[in-house]
Amino acid sequence: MFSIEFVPDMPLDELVKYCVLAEDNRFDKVWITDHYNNRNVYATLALIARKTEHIRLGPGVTNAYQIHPALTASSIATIDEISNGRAVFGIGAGDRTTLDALGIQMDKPVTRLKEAVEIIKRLLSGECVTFNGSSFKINGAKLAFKPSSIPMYIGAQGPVMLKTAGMIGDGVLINGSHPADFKYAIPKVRENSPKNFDIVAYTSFSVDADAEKAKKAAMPVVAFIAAGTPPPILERHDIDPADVAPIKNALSRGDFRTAFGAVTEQMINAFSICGSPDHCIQKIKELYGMGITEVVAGSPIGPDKRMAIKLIGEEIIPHEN
Ligand code: F42
Repeated sequence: MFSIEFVPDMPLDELVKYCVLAEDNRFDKVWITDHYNNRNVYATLALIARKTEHIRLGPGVTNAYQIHPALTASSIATIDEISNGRAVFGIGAGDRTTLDALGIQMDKPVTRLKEAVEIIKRLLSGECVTFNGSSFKINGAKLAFKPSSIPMYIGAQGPVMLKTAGMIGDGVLINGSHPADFKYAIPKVRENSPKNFDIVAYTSFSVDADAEKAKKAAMPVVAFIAAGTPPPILERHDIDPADVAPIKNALSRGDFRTAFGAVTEQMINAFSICGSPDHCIQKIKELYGMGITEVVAGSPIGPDKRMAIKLIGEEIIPHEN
């Protein structure tokens, strides 16, 4: 399966046009990222639901710190109703930098996520919920309407979160592009997961007929990923932290030209799937061979998003398997 991610950092009329194009090109799902500083994820999903007919859609991913799970349950159930049962749901620990900016401490992310997922599942099933957890206490809450069955995906990278995802979700969204990351993650997820559990590669993606153009478009995204990657994961990809330090420094000064210019070929290879359609097909097939069930093409998608969506639809999706 092949899906797409959009960051609602552009006017929504523009974003919705990309989603309609993705639907026309037979993408399976559209995932919308959730950060307080962008357009609101559920308002965005509502608009996409109104303008599309088949593509499945959901937050990729929301978190259990910014919004109470009961409100999250009612929000995704509303999207499910508007879209005639096309909603999918993604939730993760939350982005530490974003939560810091709001003064929210990321205490016990796994515990909080587990409790939130249980509450959301029970509310979505129509249950009247009483819950006495360490993060949430609920006294007889019930939704006044009932959605269809909504699949739950957990965003995870850490070892405990990966194992937890296998236990509590219907699928896992793993931010990763390189086989080494999935070699690490898949056995952890599989420890507790049912057989039909979805393992999704949520990757920075850039495709163009001109491979150099595709790479150039990926460099800004790769710079941010490399700067935020902890040393043990840099080691996994044989990337010297000393090569990442100038990127971090330049980004913190707002000197994007220097930061993006310091991105190496090795970083591009580790943190994105990027190049010509043939090259992307080869990389995707390798991931499917390892047990991945879905690829999500995330930012930048390509130097020209419209062209990249069409290229994926015409040249990659038909050759996925
Ligand atoms: N974050 C966003 O804010 N918005 C997005 O749109 C978004 C999209 C997205 C898509 C895919 C994806 O995989 C991640 C995405 N994220 C997004 C990031 C996501 O929100 C998380 O930040 C990211 O997945 C990193 O999470 P992680 O799996 O690395 O988990 C972190 C928090 C972690 O520390 N994990 C540890 C681990 O080993 O897994 C937890 C260790 C542990 O067990 N802790 C105990 C507990 O209860 O949490 C407490 C231990 C103690 O006693 O203190």
